[in-house]
Amino acid sequence: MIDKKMQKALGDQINAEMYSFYLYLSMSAWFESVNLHGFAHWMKIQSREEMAHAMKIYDFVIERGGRPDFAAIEKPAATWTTPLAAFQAAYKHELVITASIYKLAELAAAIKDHATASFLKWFIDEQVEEEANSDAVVQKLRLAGDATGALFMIDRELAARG
Ligand code: OFO
Repeated sequence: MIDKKMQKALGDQINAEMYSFYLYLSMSAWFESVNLHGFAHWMKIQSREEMAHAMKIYDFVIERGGRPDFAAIEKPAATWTTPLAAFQAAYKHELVITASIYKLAELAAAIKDHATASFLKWFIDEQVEEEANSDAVVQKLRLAGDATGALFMIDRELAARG
């Protein structure tokens, strides 16, 4: 049986991952609206990954005999000034998610919940990739600057995300 405090914290993380899903889907819709379909595709794939993260935690809580408490999912922003601003927001959001995963790991260690500590290792590793992926696009967009041709090249590249 999972500790109640841990269950509550994991429930909050399910909510945070659902918000990530919502945020990236909102970014995807915005990219579609400005005809950057490769960027939109990348964000849509990312949003699916976030839903998978939420479900991974949900399944873990259930497997441990718990029952997550669902809270309202915050409304995400709907527009960004530039593709760079959107990806900077995504990168900043990933830093927040990393911090919340670390807090979960600290709680698991503090209450000696070894099963949750072991489960969270996957998320700790995943966050390294999550941060790197959005930051890589931020760096490309910075290099592209105001060059429309470079922007379309990045769009084509992001369209290939599987
Ligand atoms: Fe679930 O890692 Fe991004 O938010």
